[in-house]
Amino acid sequence: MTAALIVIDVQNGFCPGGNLAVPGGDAVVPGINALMGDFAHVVLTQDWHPADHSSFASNHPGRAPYDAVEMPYGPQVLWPDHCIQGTDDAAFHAELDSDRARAVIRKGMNPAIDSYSAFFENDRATPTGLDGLLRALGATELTMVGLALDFCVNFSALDAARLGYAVTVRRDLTRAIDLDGSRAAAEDGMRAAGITLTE
Ligand code: VGL
Ligand code: ZN
Repeated sequence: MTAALIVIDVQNGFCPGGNLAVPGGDAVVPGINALMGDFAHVVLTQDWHPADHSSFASNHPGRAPYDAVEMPYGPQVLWPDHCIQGTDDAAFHAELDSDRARAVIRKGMNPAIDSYSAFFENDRATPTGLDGLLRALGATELTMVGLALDFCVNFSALDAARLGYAVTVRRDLTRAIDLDGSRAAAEDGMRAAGITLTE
């Protein structure tokens, strides 16, 4: 069994002071660094949007952040502008030990489709390349940590389970946005999909 640690979106934008700050987002960094040495492979993901990204409320006249809209690929929450390519908001948290990562998977680069999952864009079909990388490395067991529990960690874990990986989410090393109960819904959905959620 080869195990990989998938570190989701531990970027300034999702930490206090960031454009889409997750409460306590920075608190996960020391524990994630400490965990890296336990895994054969460490992969980081990075939300990496162009400024004209369709998930930004600013690109939808008359809409506000956190409104829900219907996109050709399904429902989409509109977000504040965040993690724009090359900005400080998109950079990894300065204390994250990013040097230890084998690879960085960037996502959300297509202006027309958001990408919560580390594996597929929100059309659930366009791959990011992560599955091919993990298969080539022989990784079958994935531990997921990072931000945010109810969006990118949730979608990544569900796709990983669907792809046949054994998935554990270290809840203590995640934090949630929690929009209208999205944390509880995500946790229920992950458990129903056979994902192990630690206490
Ligand atoms: C995320 C909302 C928008 C996340 C990314 O990393 O959970 N959430 N973009
Ligand atoms: Zn995003």
